[in-house]
Amino acid sequence: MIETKEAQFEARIERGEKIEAGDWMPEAYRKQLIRMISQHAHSEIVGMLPEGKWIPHAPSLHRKLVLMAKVQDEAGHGQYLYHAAESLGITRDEMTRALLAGRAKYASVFNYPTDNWADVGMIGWLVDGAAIKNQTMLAHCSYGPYSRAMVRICSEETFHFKQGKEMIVQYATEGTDDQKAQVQDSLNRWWWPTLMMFGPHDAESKNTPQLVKWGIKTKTNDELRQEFVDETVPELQAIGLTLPDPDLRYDDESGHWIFGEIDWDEFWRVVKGDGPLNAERLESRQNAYNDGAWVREAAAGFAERQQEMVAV
Ligand code: FAQ
Repeated sequence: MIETKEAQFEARIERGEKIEAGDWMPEAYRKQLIRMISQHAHSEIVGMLPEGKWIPHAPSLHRKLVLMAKVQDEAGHGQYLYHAAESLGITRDEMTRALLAGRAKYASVFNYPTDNWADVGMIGWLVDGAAIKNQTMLAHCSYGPYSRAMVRICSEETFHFKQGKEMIVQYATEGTDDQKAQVQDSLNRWWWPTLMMFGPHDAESKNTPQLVKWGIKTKTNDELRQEFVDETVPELQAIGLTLPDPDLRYDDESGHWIFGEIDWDEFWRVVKGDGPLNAERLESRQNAYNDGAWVREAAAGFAERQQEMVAV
């Protein structure tokens, strides 16, 4: 019996083999990966903006160095991810244009403002913590270039997570009254947008069934969100912080923290472009694209000249 290409592909996924760039793959698999990886790359790049804003205002040289290293890491993550997506046959320019035209998304959480210095620590603890949860899963995904990028990215995100947690624990336990108030205010504003990062409930998640079938996701949005809540709530409470959720309670029977309903209207508004800073974030990326035009032209001219020299 002759197996179809699809059947061979599914069998490879079933056996846990990695699919590599030149391998045959269904068009829908390639498109799903381009969607996810490019959106992930855009998130890393747009994600530099909320924290980058605070680099000139860091309260000490030490904190400034740590923050600069973190923001530079995010740029590197964007580069790895754009490369991984390019291996699927899309160009960097096509991905950037899709972002600027509003056709490609990026993580909703980066459309919220950073209002105080403690937000830098809170983003490290919560946003990087949530990203690590999701990315540790993706490090096992079926597409080789994406899974390998995730291994490197996760180890750097772990540093981001630790620096954020260290800052918040220090301010919450040994800080001045003002620092303690900043930390609580920051948690109040970042808790819900962080939970939204995991995406809609499983029943509303149109992409999950196919992604799970292809071994791209191995856990669902709700499963990852619950793991994050279970790990994070007791740690925040242990340093005297109050979670902004009146429905939050520990359920002895299931061993899980039960939490209140996310404001899904707000989530979809932000995802569709109407969040607090969507317009500002896109304007910033558009300006960077315009400002970089001469670099792209110079690089293209250089490549053309090299080809001419080879031809001679
Ligand atoms: N924001 O069917 P699903 C980071 C969209 S990296 C915006 O459930 P899926 C590092 C979704 O795209 C953070 N849109 O989708 C850092 C889909 O629309 P589409 C980024 C969202 O793919 C830290 C629609 O809703 N990580 O933070 C969001 O199965 C600190 C229906 O949703 C990744 O991108 C959202 N939160 O699950 C940097 C990881 N959620 O595209 C700086 C890779 C959903 O069909 C500082 N991506 N949507 O038009 C994933 O794991 C998945 O794509 C999910 C969404 C989990 C994001």
